[in-house]
Amino acid sequence: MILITGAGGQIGGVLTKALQQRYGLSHVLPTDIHAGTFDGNLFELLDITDVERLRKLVVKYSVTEIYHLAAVLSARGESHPIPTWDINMKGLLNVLEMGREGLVEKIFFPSSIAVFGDEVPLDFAPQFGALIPKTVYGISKVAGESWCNYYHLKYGVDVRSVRFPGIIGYETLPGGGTTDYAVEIYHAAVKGERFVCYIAPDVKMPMIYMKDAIRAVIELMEAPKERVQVRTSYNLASMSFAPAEIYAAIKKEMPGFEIAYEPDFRDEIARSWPDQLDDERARTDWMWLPEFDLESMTKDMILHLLEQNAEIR
Ligand code: AKB
Repeated sequence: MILITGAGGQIGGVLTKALQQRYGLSHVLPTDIHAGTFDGNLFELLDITDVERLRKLVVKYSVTEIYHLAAVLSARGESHPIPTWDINMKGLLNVLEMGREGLVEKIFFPSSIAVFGDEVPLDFAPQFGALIPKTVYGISKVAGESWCNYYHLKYGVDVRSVRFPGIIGYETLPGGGTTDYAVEIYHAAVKGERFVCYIAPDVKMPMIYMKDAIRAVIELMEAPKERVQVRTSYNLASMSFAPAEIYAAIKKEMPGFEIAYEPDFRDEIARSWPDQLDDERARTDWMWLPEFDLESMTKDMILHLLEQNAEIR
């Protein structure tokens, strides 16, 4: 059985479906702190800071793999630093303990481009380099990566991780992140609304289409153990753009679309993150290769969001 924490979140919702399709409805257990609706009958409420409840579920369902997605993201984390640290760190350590206790065989931990900050070339962030983040979320991801590496070296836990760029998809909405604008902009465009962007027009960030992000997780988790050589977290790259570029790509499809810029504190966070990442190690170790670029993603996003809106009407 595969257990997913944070299954109600932006990645969780899509990953749950993808894993259900791949391994069968009866082999995937979505969990979340809030009740949710998922295909099949399986779902359990789980506050990831509660290790007893986690252990109970792991034993009850004979869980062999955990995809640990529950976390507080970068923008929201800034207004609640200590709870963010507690949830992000305690949650991960509880999951890693399931590996140390020999209850589960494999763990997935999503890290983030938020690990980068000062003293690293932001135009092309290396796989290995200084990790001096500017957000609580980033600090928790840097520490989390080191904990993953520690549990692997010390206890042999098979924990695997990627540093996600901003993820863009039509299926679910993000919440509390700095890269969320790149999803919200498509929703505004298909509704015919003017979009007010909280990031300045020229601030680039690495991004990835949800379809590629999900495939990356599955490919990494299915890779033979000996190919997974980086046990902190792999840089994962796909596309990279600034708000002015995504706006231009959408306007090509929807010529009437309008944008205005009102940068807020999230613009500062975005400026502390890299423009692009060097993901050579992911490409050589487990053959990572993204498929979507800004143009093909934009066409696919608009197509699906228009379909969804037509279904709602
Ligand atoms: C965020 O913006 O906080 C996340 C991330 C890049 O980890 N999407």
